[in-house]
Amino acid sequence: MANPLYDSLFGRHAQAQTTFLELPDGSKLTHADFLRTTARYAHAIVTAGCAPGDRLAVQIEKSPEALAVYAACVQAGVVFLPLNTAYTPAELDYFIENAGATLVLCDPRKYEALKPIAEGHGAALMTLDRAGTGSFAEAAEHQPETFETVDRAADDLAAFLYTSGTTGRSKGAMLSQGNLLSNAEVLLDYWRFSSDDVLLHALPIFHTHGLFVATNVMLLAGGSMIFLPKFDTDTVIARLPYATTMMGVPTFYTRLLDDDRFDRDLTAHMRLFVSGSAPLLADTHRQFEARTGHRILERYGMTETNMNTSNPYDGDRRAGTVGFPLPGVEVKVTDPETGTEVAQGEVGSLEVRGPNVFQGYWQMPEKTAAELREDGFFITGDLGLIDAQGYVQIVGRGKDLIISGGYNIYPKEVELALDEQPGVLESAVIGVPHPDFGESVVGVLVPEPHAEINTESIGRDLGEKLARFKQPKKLVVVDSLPRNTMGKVQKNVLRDTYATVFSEPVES
Ligand code: MLC
Ligand code: AMP
Repeated sequence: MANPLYDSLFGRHAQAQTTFLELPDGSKLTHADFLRTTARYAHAIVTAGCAPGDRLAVQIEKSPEALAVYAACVQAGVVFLPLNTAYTPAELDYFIENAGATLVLCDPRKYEALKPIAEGHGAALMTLDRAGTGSFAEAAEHQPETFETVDRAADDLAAFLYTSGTTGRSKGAMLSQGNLLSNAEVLLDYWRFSSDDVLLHALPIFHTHGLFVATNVMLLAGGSMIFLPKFDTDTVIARLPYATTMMGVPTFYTRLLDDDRFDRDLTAHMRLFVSGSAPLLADTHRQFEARTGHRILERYGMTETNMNTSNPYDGDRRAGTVGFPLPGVEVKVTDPETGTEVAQGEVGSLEVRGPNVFQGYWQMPEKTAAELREDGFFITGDLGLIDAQGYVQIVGRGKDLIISGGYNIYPKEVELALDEQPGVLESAVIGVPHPDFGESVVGVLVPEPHAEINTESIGRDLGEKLARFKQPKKLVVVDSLPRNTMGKVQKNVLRDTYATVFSEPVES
């Protein structure tokens, strides 16, 4: 009788009167309170028709209740599928259908738009808002405050996280209880988390970083989180004195460095700053140390694998590197063509193996086979090397991917949406340096013969189809795209041409 993930992260705190979450209004929630809500939610999930192994898709604002839905899914053995709150109904349609969701939870404001979609795919639809009200909350209100935890094994699925693909179709990465728990255990130890820690949590909770790294580690530690709805520089600076640790994407740290209040005094009490999800510029690492005296600890992970490598807690945290393979995780560098290991220090394709590596893509055996080798190594799509001291460095990406403020954008998906626009013959979408987001999206459009392209109306139309963060921050119209002798679009040429569009002063 066991449910390893529930027992380790949640169940053992059932009686704990210690703080789990500190909210922006100053209120606090204990672990015990949180788990009572969790139990009521687990009953409501079962009453709504979910059986163990079924998928529950969630697109709701960050709140303690949103976390309780996650906990309730784990307790009821239901697969948790969190979705970016920026996704449009058109994007959600695909996830709900592909995952075969039994129940969809959404914000009440999205109910009308999602109703026909959920109905069309045979899923129940209920609402839950940031304040913890909605039809799901009502259904849970009078449910018992204890729930008999459903038995699960380490290889049972706990969550699906969708990750976009180079073909433009998202793939559901299947994560087991063992994947999540093993990684949280390793990180707890490696980064020295304890019940004394207070984590400043300003990340979204629909991705690996905010949910499985930050939240799972804090749950395992039995510590508390200052739980902010989003990253806002003023709020983070105001709350930092009450935290011991913080995790963020590089944009968090560059925004803090842009503020003079962020200095040595403000951060003197902090134990640890962790960065990941996108490259932290070596320059940012150095500026951060000069300003605060802290060396950011950079780590490397991904949706399919949770965390793979980390700079050391005690040793040298090297700028421009992502540190060493975590205990139990193997990293090798291979020739992208042959798959054989390259000589030490040479650049190649990064592959990882370990208990953290996912179970495959939901109902996509051929995509799983293409990326997950039979011997258990996962081909990350990142290019890197391992230096003489064993530090892993990421030097590029083998996959056509843009990472903007920690969000992944697959150019193919945006190109497909652009190609459908009136007057557009073809398009190419590229990522170029951006001072705030690290990288940002430029759409390069070629008009059909004698056609005019109206970039404003294209922008409006994309707003209905694609989440805001995927929409090009700049659209340019050109006569033709640069191609090599094979006819392939030379994106590197385009990236060079538009390299400074976001760093140059905007023309008025
Ligand atoms: C918001 N916008 C973005 C954006 N976030 N555009 C591009 N890239 C982004 N990342 C858009 C909004 O739609 C809006 O557009 C404008 O920018 C401002 O929106 P906002 O609501 O004010 O958001 P903002 O504060 O700017 O958000 C930026 C951010 C946020 C960096 C705080 O994006 C964020 O929290 N990112 C973290 C992502 C993350 O957790 N990644 C982990 C993935 S897991 P407009 O035009 O209306 O102004 C993973 C594995 C691993 O990768 O290793 O961890
Ligand atoms: P996702 O699919 O959202 O999980 O994004 C995973 C990708 O983010 C990885 O494959 C890397 O390309 C990138 N990534 C994560 N952490 C880092 C890091 N510290 N440095 C550089 N890239 C990173």
